[in-house]
Amino acid sequence: MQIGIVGLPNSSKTTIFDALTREHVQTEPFSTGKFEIHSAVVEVPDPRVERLAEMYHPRKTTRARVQYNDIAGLDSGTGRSGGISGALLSAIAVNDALLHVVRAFADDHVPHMRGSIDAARDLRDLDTELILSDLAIVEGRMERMQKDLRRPGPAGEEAKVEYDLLQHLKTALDNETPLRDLDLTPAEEQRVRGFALLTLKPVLVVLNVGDEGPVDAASVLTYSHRRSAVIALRGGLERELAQMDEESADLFLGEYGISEPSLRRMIRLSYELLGLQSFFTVGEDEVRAWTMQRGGTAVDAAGVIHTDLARGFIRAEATHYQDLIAAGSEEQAKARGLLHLQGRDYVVQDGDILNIRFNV
Ligand SMILES: Nc1nc2c(ncn2[C@@H]2O[C@H](COP(=O)(O)OP(=O)(O)OP(=O)(O)O)[C@@H](O)[C@H]2O)c(=O)[nH]1
Ligand SMILES: [Mg+2]
Repeated sequence: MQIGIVGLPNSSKTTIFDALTREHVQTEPFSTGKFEIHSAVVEVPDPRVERLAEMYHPRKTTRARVQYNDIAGLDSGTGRSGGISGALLSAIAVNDALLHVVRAFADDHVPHMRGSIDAARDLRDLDTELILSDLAIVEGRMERMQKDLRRPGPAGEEAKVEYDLLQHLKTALDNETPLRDLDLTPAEEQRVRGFALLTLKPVLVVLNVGDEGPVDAASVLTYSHRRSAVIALRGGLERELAQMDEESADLFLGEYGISEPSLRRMIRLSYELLGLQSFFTVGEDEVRAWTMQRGGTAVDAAGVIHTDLARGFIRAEATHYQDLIAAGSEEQAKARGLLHLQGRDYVVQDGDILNIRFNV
């Protein structure tokens, strides 16, 4: 799972990236011609994993992971001449979701390219760039399809279906509507999957309100799109916090009256925004959080662990995390009938603890 950090130049993307990747495995700055991308993998904070580890004392504890990519500043105007192109477009397109950093802090030492602080304007400007990029792609494709449309028989009909869909997308984009607002069917999404459409991706808007601004996003701006969320945080402080040891961090949090670093909330929010959920496997060897799409079945979950488990799937033994904790132990949960045998079509719930029985 990859999340791309985008935003206007100097909007504090790298600051947010630094804060996010405190627990990073590695950071790789590499230059791709004009711009640089920094990538790091972070663990999704989940107190349930901690609790399960206390219960099982496993040799190894593994949390869910998300990769963040810090992409260089996108200036407005980039999309105007035929779209965001080349390496920059691919760097954004590769992500499953976008984290859009918007500057909402005033600081005379940090110049703003527009000469004033206006978060709503900046958000709109970059959104427009992404919409123009999609528009260029959709129009280009429609143009190239003209010949296919005139073909006789099924090939022509197939082209017509795609063309109508593209027309639908174009109308939305012409009205400055991001594509994630449309009710595309899974089949339609599948059709356009290869097109690097940026506004189809879920987006988490991160308002960096600085040290003094309100940490309440709604008081800064509203953003009412589908598969979108807004969060406000103190970017500079979060970065400092991320670099402290736990003891100093607690003191620091107390001093600023913050109960939980916004960072954790941000990681969780982006995870939820992607339509993901966690299930767990437990034992003396390892307690592990696994990631799957919400709505997935027991056999999907088995496949996340290993293809063999999906292939030879017999059944899943499932206990919900809450039930296990309430019962106090696995034995107690079993005795109270909280361990359920589930078939391959069982819809896995966030927080299920699974033991897959299989035979290959
Ligand atoms: N006052 C204040 N300054 C901040 C805060 N967060 C970031 N900055 C400053 O804003 C400037 C830009 O931050 P960066 O994180 O480098 O911004 P960027 O979006 O990565 O910039 P580019 O990659 O060049 O587009 C730096 O000087 C930061 O120190 C904050 O919360 N408060
Ligand atoms: Mg940067």
